[in-house]
Amino acid sequence: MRLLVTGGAGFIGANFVLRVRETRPDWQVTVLDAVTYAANLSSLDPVIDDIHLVKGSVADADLVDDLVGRHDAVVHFAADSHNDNSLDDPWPFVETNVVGTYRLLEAVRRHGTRLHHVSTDEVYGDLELGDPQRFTEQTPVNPSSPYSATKASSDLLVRAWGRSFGIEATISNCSNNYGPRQHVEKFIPRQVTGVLEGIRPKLYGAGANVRDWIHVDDHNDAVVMILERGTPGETYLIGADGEMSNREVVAMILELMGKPADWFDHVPDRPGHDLRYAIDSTKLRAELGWEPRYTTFRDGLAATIEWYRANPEWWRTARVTSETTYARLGR
Ligand code: NAD
Ligand code: TDX
Repeated sequence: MRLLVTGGAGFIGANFVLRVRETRPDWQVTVLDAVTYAANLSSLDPVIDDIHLVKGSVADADLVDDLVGRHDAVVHFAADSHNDNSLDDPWPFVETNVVGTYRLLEAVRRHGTRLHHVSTDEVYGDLELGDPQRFTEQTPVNPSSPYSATKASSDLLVRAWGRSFGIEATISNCSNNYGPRQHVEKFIPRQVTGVLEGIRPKLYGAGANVRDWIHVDDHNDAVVMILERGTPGETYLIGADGEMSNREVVAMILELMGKPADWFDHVPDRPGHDLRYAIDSTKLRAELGWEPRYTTFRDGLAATIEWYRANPEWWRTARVTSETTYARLGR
């Protein structure tokens, strides 16, 4: 298998490449990554001699066409991924998430290459707090932010290219990932690295918003399964029954890091902030037999905290930049 991984220097993509090298050592892996602020090439250090790394954009039609033509399958992680940034400057999100996905689809159509498109539960909008409902593959898209609108757009393009042109594509929509190598702009790494530097966690608004947490390795195992055994044209929701409020997550971080329970601050809320995400992953479990391995969030979180504690050189510079942006945004 010659596999092209877009966005393979980002959080989920790099963990995917590391895991695939471990579990599918016979696969030849090429990473296509624009190496934006969100990438960290050192994440790929352990495998850098075993993969091919191409620095470039998924929105570059010629480059994408050439690479797609030389691979059997593509796993498409590349995206601009942070909601707060999409509220500040939406254009890169349209360019990478919509135009970039379009370029890939056209190349895949020309070369008959298998595609797996990685997407998010945020395309479904949000659910009420305390509502027993969860998202399923039948939930209509209803995105709230520029980020989620561009991801929903990319999902719709993939579906249309499947139906109209018969490309061999699957889609997955996963809930919030946590684990090592996540950019410090995101909720959990921001709080953990902050505490390591003596800074109190910052909760948007009241902190009542709920996210459905899944360990990044569980997400990536599902992606490999869908790539190998998923049905083209189908969408699979990925989630590990990990609903928690942001307040609860901060409480656990403080407890695990030996800080008092009230050692956090409330900051102004994110505009349009989605209340709650929750995934029903019955289809993935029933059809492909997927099960999460990280079933105790507390253990996965403790291991993640230890990873950030052990790897300050991985995150220190990025944290300075991202906190400068947050200071400008007032969050
Ligand atoms: P990330 O921001 O950590 O990484 C994105 C990677 O894509 C970076 O390496 C960046 O350099 C690269 N990239 C950006 N623009 C590019 C371009 N034009 N061409 C090539 N590469 C480009 O994101 P992540 O959290 O790893 O998310 C990866 C994918 O998973 C995204 O598609 C995201 O929508 C999806 N997803 C993320 C989560 C989550 O909780 N983080 C949950 C569900 C789905
Ligand atoms: O400092 C913070 N304080 C805070 O309360 C930050 C950075 C976030 N939050 C809140 C906002 C959200 O309710 O924490 C929650 C999680 O925030 P993010 O890490 O920014 O994630 P979210 O907006 O939920 O989106 C994430 O999951 C779905 C990823 O960034 C997306 O790429 C993915 O599609």
